[in-house]
Amino acid sequence: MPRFSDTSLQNSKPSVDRKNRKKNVKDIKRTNDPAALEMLDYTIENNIITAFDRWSAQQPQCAFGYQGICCRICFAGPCRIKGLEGPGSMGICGAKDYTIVARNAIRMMAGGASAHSDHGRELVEVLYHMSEGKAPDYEIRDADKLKCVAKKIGLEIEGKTDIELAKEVALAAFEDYGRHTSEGTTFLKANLCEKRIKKYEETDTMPRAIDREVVEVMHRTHVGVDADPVNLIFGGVKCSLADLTGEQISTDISDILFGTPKPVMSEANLGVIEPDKVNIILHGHNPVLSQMVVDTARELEDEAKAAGAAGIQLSGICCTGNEVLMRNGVPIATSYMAQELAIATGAVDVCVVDVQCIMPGLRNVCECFNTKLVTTMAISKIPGSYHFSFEDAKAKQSAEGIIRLAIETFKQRKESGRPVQVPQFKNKLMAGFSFEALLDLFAAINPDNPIKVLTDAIIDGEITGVCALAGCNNLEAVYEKSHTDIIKELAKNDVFMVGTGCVMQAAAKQGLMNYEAVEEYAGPGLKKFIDRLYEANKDKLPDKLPLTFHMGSCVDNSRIFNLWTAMANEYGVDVPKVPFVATAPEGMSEKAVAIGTWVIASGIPCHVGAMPPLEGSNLVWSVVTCIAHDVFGGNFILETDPQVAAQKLIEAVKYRAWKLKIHMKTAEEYGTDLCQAF
Ligand code: NFS
Ligand code: SF4
Repeated sequence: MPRFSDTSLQNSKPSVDRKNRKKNVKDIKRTNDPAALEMLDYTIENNIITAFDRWSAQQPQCAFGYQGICCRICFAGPCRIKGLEGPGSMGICGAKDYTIVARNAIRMMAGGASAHSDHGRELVEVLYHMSEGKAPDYEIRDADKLKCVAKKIGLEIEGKTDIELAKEVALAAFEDYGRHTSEGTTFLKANLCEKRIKKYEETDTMPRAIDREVVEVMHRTHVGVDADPVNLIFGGVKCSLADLTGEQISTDISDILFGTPKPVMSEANLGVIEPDKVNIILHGHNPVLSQMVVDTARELEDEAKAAGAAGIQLSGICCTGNEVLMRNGVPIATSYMAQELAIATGAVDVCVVDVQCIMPGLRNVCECFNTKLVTTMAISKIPGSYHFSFEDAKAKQSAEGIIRLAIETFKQRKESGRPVQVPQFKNKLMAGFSFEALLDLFAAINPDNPIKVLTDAIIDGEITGVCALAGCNNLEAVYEKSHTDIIKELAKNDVFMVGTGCVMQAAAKQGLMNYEAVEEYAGPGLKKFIDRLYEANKDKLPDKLPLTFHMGSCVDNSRIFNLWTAMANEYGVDVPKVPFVATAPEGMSEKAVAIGTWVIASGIPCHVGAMPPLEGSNLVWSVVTCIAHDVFGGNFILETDPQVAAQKLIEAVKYRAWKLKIHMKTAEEYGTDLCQAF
């Protein structure tokens, strides 16, 4: 009986306490990625400063901040919690540890919700402008998805042209940002199962409008407003569900404008950079410009050749990289933490960035190599870089300008004869698994009810359950080692893995996103399941299926949310009963905090492998690791050791599968309805 198989895996404490988390601060080669290791030798030798050096220089990091008990909300502070009793146990205003930790945490959620949702807003604007004829370079590439989204959010689709429908979808999305009534955001409610809607209404966590929930968090955390940690955290949950609304909008509208991803082959790691070509790196998050660069690069290939290049090589970093990989097979150069190392190859001509996860440190590395750093968004500029202002009315023109700058820089690079250092590591990958693409794979086995292929595989014990891999890089862990360790361990235990963001770039770079990895790491059940899917879909797939299924950028966590909702509906239970877990082995950003929070509010246990700043309050700690489970059915598993984390995830998913199976069997045996109260 898995429930009590190992109780040590079920307590809420991390296996190593704070004071014993030792790191060798002198060894800056904190990674298991062979390409990054080679580049680190090179940057150390050539005195090129990167995040790895700066991480070391920042040690030891402030213990107050690390635990979340530093408050800078007003400038009577900064205040720190210095002890358990007396005046020093509170800020000047009397705020206790739990208030400060909770306020800081939910401000992070508001930051994350803003980033995802503003990204979504850009897409809504493009869709709206396109429908008005004011963004001529854009079109509807997936009219089926447009209709599907329109129907889902309750629009009448009969008798309307695609353009009319696009405008209505855009207006409905705009409304989710600024609605003044309180019935809940449309794009969220349309995708939730009934029981979750009820749960959010009962707990007053249903977001009313995205902008409003962000503003409310900023208000309630202002000096002298909300001091109740539980109330604060519920406010944070509401804001994180606003974040999910923004992510759903981003995914849906990206698919409508640029196409819904389908399985595609590509490659990943620094070896994809080709010194004889014009190299352009697409970095950031928003596909509105990067997709335009991809389309335009094909047209300007001859210009590049005329300049003496073998062609134009695009590659991606972070989630812009994921967007163009998923839809166009553009290879991945690297993930967040190694972005400067990609530039240090000296072979990149232009690095074009939009918003989010762009290290300001890139600029210094670019200067060492005459790489042009190009910013494109009005809210995201970096001193010393080139700025090509992006406007959707002239998107193609901007893309052409950027590519021509790259061609010019390529010529200078060749004339200078400067040597380059490109590590010869890359791995084959298969990506492109949108929710629709996954259903399509399942439909080859069960056309009437595709999702049943997955839910049955769990009930039959072929696979243990599903794990979502998500999140960033964080040098608090060894770069990419937590990702790869956890993936291998889950694979061995027959866990089916889907994922997004920088984890999936780690998987791709390190050869864990192809069939060879299935042969090497998958347990017998998982291998059988993946083989079975492949056999049924052989004719339409470019290759055998991978070990880990890449579902896209971080906003595409909405696709994962759609997956577990479909599973819950199929089982006829609420989400907390679905054998599904999630992990962010190297979480770092505010966006990751927002995602993690709506994951647990959905009813899914979520592991985080780099410690978030919560340890300063036992009360807040117990709310997010235990009480959240009682209220929402999901909880954080905060664990810095990847091996222990993998065991905790396996334990959690097995426990859920075991419970579900028993109740399903009972219902079948006695001809009763499936119990809802377990
Ligand atoms: Ni997600 Fe994607 Fe990467 Fe983290 Fe940054 S790129 S949006 S935030 S670091 S996974
Ligand atoms: Fe200090 Fe209170 Fe101001 Fe925070 S809000 S800095 S705890 S006085």
